[in-house]
Amino acid sequence: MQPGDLWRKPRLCYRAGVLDILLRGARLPGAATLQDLGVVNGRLGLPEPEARLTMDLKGALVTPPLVEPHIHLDAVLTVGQPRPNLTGSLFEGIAIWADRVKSLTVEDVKRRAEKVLRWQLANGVQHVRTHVDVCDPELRALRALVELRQEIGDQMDLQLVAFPQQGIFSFEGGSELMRRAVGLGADVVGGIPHYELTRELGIKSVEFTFALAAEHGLRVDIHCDETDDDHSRFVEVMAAETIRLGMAGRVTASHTTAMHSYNNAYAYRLIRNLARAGMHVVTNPLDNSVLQGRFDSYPIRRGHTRVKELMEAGINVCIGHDSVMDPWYPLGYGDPVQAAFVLAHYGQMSGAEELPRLIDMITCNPARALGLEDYGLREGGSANLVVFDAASETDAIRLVPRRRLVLRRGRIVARTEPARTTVVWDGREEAVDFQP
Ligand code: 17E
Ligand code: FE2
Repeated sequence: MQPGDLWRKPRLCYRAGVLDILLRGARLPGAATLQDLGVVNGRLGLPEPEARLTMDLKGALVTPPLVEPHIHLDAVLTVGQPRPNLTGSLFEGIAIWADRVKSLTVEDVKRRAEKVLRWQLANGVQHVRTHVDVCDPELRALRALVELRQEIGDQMDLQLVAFPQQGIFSFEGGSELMRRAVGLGADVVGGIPHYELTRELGIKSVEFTFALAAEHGLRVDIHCDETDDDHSRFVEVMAAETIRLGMAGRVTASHTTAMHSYNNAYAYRLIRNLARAGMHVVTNPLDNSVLQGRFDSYPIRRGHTRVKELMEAGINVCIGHDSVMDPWYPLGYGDPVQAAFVLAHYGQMSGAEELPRLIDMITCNPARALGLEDYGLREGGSANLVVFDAASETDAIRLVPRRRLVLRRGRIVARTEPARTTVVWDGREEAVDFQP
């Protein structure tokens, strides 16, 4: 499923008649020439001469909706509460969050999460998978997000992961909370094996997560090996469970930063097993560029998963945002393109063929990991799309521009007035468009 596939060959019109919207001069991902797109009854059809609204995109990049495969909406906008993260480490972040959880209310979580969902929609994101901490005996965060999922209706799609931030077997009652979370309506089962008290409990936690997911027909998405410790090797257990239970395509390993520190012989074997298992991987360049390597003296490791090697082995790799202004990461406004921009640098993906792939990693790749149906720019498919204020995928990464237009089921759900910048040069004011 490539974003532009079905537009390359013109076919019969999906439905004759007056279009609701005609977008002229769109540049679809990977396409050499510009195309016109028609929208009728909330669906994409081929262009007709007549439309209620015609917009000339003048070669602007048009993609399917951005897909956010990994965020923690329960924690967004809590940076500094109840105290700032002074070491910048993952572990201090987890301790601060445990204190903040004590004062959570359903209203507090809903208000913050909804605010960031609006930011995400403005950035073109229409599908979100959020991890939700389920270690609170009252499950306030999960109850809040279950309510919010219901309230936002069809405006955006929200998947909830039952995420045990403090571990499943590291405190009394953890496994029971996971079961209750599934009963309350979690869509996906999570885990955090590298945070369990022992290696044995880590393995047991992965097995528990898979068993719970298999029992209820749910997907799996585990925070796995998010550490610089090269002895943290739980992704291999995930691969083994995926193969044993026949769950190919339904399992995601998130973070997997320890892979950076594995020896090459071990990484080689592991990556082949992940490919064999049909697992997805989510890398989170924003958080992990600041969280990892905090215990190193120089040289400081990047502490990042092996994106290029995973992709070369045919594994579906996606980019997640992870945090927006929380105990782990104080920056961000929910824009996946910012995360892609950071990965271009931090993952050394600046090659001419690598840059466009970063757009796949925030669109069609996570759409696969989330199991989305009716995704992509297809004739007859839902008219869900994003217009960038940029002419190509590379320019979308270079400029991290605002999204000019976001359509959902053929309706305009976000737009940005084009910015106009001028400089005064030799005493004369002139426009600057940052184009060579
Ligand atoms: N929790 C965790 O374990 N790791 C993270 N990167 C975040 C929350 C953001
Ligand atoms: Fe995370």
